[in-house]
Amino acid sequence: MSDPSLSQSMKKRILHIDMDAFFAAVEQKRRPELEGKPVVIGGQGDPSKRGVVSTANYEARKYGVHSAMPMKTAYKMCPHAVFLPVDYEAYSSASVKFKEVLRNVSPVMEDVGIDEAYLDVTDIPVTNEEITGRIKAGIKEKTGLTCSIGIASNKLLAKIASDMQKPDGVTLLMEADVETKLWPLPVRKLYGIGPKTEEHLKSINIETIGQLAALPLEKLLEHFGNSYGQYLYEAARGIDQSPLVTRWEPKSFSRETTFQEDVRDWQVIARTLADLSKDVVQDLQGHQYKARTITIKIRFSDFETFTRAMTISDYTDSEEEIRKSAFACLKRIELKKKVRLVGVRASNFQGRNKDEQHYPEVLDRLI
Ligand code: TTP
Ligand code: MG
Repeated sequence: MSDPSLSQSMKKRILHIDMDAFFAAVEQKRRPELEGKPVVIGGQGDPSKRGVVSTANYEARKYGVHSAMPMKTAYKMCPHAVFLPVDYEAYSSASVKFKEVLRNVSPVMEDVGIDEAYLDVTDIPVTNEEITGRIKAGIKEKTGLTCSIGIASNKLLAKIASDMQKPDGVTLLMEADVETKLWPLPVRKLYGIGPKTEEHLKSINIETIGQLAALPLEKLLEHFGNSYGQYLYEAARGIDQSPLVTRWEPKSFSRETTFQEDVRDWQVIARTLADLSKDVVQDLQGHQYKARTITIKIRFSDFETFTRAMTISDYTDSEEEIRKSAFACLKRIELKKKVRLVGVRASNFQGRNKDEQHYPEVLDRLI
C-alpha cells in the first residue's frame, strides 16, 4: 500500500472483550457472602469427588489453583476455598446479557465463547476511552460483572491485549508494539497454537513469539505445512486479516463423563457412550445441525488418552447412526486398562467448518 493515508483509513479498530473469572464472578455476584474468599468452580462442587476445575477466582489463583486442574489438587492447594458446582444456566444467562450490551455498541460482533467476543468499532466515531467506558459501564449495569478489553487493529492482537491487564483492564496493542510487547510472550499465547505445536516448537528451541518470528518462512512451511506454516509466519508478526464472523455458529457439540471410579466393565463403557451420543444428538437436533464426523475420547486411569474419529458419507442427526459410529470408533481402541473418562463429539457440520482443516490445534483444544 503506497498511499499511507489510504492504509490509515482502512485500518480497523477491533475490541476483544473477555469477562474476568467468569463462572466464579457470576457465583460471587449472587452470593455476596463469598466476597474476598477464594472460590473454585468445577464438576459437582465436591473436591473429594472426581472432576476438574472450570475456573477459580483471583483469590484462589494466588494459591496456584487454575482451570483444568483436578478438583482434588485444588483442594490440596487451597483447602479453605469455597467449592461450588458448575451452573451453566446461570452463566449462559449472564453471557446473553453481556453480549446484548456489546451488540448495542456495534452490530458487528463475533461471539466466540461463553465469556468472550470480538467487536468491530471501526465506524464508531468515539475515542477508545469513551467506547471502552461505555462497554464496561453497560456490562456492570446489566450483569454486575467486570471484563477486560483489548484494542488493536486485528483480532489476533486484540485477544492478546485483553489478557494483558486482567482483571478489569483496558489494553491498547499497536502494531508498533509487536516487537516490545508481543515478541517476549510464550508461543502459546498466539491463537491457533496448542500443546502439540508448542511441543514441536520447543523441540527446535522456539519458546517465545519473537523466536518464532525469527524463523524463515521456508523453515515454517517445512515443519508445519503450507497453510499452517504461513499462518504461524504471519501471526508471529501480529498480522491477521481474518474477518469477524458475525453469525455465531457452533463448530461441534460434545459431551464427556468422568466416572466416579475407574471402569473395566465394557457394558458400562458402552452404555455411557450410548448416553453421551444421545445427548450430542439432542444438541444437534435442537440446533438443527447435521454432522459427518463423530469422534470419541477414552482416557485411561493413568491419564493416557486416545481419540478416534470417523467420517461418514452423509450428514446426519440420527441417534442410531451416531451411536453406531461412536461404537465403531470404540472398537478401534484396545481397552487394556481401566477407563476414567469417555467423551463423544459430533463435528463437520453441513456446509460449514472450512477453517478447521487449517488449524488442527484449534480442533485439538475443542475436545
Ligand atoms: P476464561 O476466560 O479462560 O477464564 P476466566 O473468565 O475464568 O478467567 P479470566 O479472568 O482469566 O478470563 O474462561 C471463561 C470461562 O470458561 C471460565 O470462567 C470457566 C470456563 N472454562 C472451563 O470450564 N474450563 C477451562 O478449562 C477454561 C479455560 C474455562
Ligand atoms: Mg474470562
